[in-house]
Amino acid sequence: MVIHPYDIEFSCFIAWSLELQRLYFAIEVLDDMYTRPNASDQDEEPYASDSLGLIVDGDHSGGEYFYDRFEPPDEWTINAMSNVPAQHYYLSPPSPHGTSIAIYNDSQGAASRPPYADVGGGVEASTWGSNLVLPRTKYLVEGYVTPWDSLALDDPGSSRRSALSVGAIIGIQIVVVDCDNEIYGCHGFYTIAGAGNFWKDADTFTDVELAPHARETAILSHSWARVKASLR
Ligand SMILES: [Ca+2]
Ligand SMILES: [Ca+2]
Ligand SMILES: [Ca+2]
Repeated sequence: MVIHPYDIEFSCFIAWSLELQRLYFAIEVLDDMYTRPNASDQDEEPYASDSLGLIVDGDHSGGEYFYDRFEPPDEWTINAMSNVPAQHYYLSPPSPHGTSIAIYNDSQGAASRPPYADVGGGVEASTWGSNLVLPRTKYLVEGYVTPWDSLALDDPGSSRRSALSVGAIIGIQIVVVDCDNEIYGCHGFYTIAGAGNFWKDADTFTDVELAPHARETAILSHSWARVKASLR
């Protein structure tokens, strides 16, 4: 998706595995100024620097998956409903601190660690555009997540997975945040599913149908880092 070739350009790749019941993704970004996240960003202020988000509604249920902190419901409702209709993963792109994935409001939780989720990435600096004179930074984040129909953040092992099968439709939202200036902060906040309350409402996500795939696939249980290559 080209937003403005001088400012931000990104491509998203989605794959799935019937055997592993996982969703695999790769997001490639070309950015004129890459502001790497600090180690503390993920816990204290997600989306405060160049960063990505992946939100998955594995059974296409829609519904609100997060509540407005400025109008908080009672604590029981927050605990019962947050990340249940859909799961919001914050992706911290490559930096000296590594590349990481975390459930948005549960950064230390087991649901964003293997065997349920994992991530990796890399940076290729000074990538020149075909018709541009200015260099841009290319960074790539890829990994896998487990879609859940119902997720207990403190106990994913007893939670209910979404059933991934040929022809099933899932809801996907991908977020790309562009911050080019430390003084003025983030000026670009892009989503593949358009406007709407993406941060709390799964009703407007992009529909993705799970297509059949050959048994021979680049995706292996011990190697997820070939998603993009397998889709080219
Ligand atoms: Ca930019
Ligand atoms: Ca759902
Ligand atoms: Ca940027």
